[in-house]
Amino acid sequence: SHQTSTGSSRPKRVMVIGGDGYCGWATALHLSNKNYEVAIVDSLVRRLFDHQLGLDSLTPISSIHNRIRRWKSLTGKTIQLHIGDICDFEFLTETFKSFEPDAVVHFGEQRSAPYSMIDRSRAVFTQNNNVIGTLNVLFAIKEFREECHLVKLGTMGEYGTPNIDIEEGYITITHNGRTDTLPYPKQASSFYHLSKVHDSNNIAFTCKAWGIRATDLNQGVVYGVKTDETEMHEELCNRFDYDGIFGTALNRFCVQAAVGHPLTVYGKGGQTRGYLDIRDTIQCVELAIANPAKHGEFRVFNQFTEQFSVNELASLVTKAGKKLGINVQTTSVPNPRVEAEEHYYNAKHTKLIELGLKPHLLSDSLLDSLLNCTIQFKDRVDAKQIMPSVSWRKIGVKPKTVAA
Ligand code: NAD
Ligand code: USQ
Repeated sequence: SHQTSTGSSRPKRVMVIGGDGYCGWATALHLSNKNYEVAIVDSLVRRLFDHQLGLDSLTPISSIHNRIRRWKSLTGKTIQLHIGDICDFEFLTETFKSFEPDAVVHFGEQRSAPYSMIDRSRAVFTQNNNVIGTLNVLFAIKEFREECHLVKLGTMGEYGTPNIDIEEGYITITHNGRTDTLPYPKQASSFYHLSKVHDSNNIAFTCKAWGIRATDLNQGVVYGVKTDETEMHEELCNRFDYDGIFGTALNRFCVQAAVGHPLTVYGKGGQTRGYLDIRDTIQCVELAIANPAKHGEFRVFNQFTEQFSVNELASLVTKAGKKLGINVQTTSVPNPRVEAEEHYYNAKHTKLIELGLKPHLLSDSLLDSLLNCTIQFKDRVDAKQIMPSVSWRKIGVKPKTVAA
């Protein structure tokens, strides 16, 4: 039912920045499958981080060139490829002028909180890469493509864990008898999460000042690996991070269960976050593109489907392991982060549902299939990469070689 044409018969053109990454690759294939005209823009810096830190995806992944060639041979559909850094404005200008996007989906940031807390240079890189990259995208839209809708990946972590309900972007406050609807307070807890706050402020300002149309998708933690399109061929397989720097909670726990490593609950384990299946990431992005923000509108959606604490995730994986005959243990790891470990958490997430999101909730069958997938690749697991190696308290100015 999604309208993929812009009024004329020309298909909608979507630039996917970060289209070689975990969320971006699945999204680029899905949009291409749905007959959007897709261009991937990526600097491949994520693959460089793996080389520099001695990490690797659990699943074997093909080069971006082979991925796109395979997609073309299977479906006849072309995905354009622009390799470059969006912090390089000349490069971004060329891609904008040649592709003329109707929408830009911006996944192209350094997205690991632990990476941003390794040392000063990684903290500076993260904020420079993310904030300047996004600023460049805003300037490119203003200069070359005013109609273009920016769909920007933000994070639920922008809000932190306040002791009141979290709203979707804005909160109405009455103060000394006057009432206003204001941006929801931000309390991010890593240099990475803070980069998203800075992005949100820059985007909100340019919506007001220049009439940019933007949707900030405050996404929760993503889990899962398979989507309809990446399932079509092994060369289309998505990346799956499990290491202590890039791996995220539920994905890590499944790998840990598969190799017989105790589940690494940090601190008390009461840390509660919003989570979603990667199949819902692509659905949400498609819904945002199909229903664009208005000119001058800074629209904010909370993009997750369910809330879990770390302890709840550990017990779900323990139960799923038992069904497969695996005895899963849990260990309490001294928390390498500075965060609340027992707290109130109740975040609204209704706007995407109102647009038509049909959530894939975390079910026994998904956990079974995710566990089976991690078991399939368990010989590729480097057990040394599982324990966390980055401390929020110990970050310093001295360059750190994590592998040392
Ligand atoms: P990822 O690291 O797998 O992918 C990001 C991609 O962007 C990589 O391919 C990388 O090479 C590219 N990139 C980074 N900086 C770039 C630059 N300056 N120019 C061009 N390309 C650049 O990350 P992901 O897990 O797919 O996350 C995508 C987005 O979604 C990020 O913005 C992240 O903050 C957000 N997000 C992710 C999750 C999650 O659980 N994975 C949750 C919430 C939000
Ligand atoms: N945690 C554990 N054990 C682990 C890994 C994590 O207890 O082995 C805990 C963390 O301390 C934290 C929670 O689980 O309290 C989530 O950690 P995470 O690493 O899964 O997620 P996070 O660092 O928040 O980052 C991820 C993505 C990031 C995205 C964010 C969404 O890497 O790009 O922005 O999820 S959110 O959490 O909603 O901010």
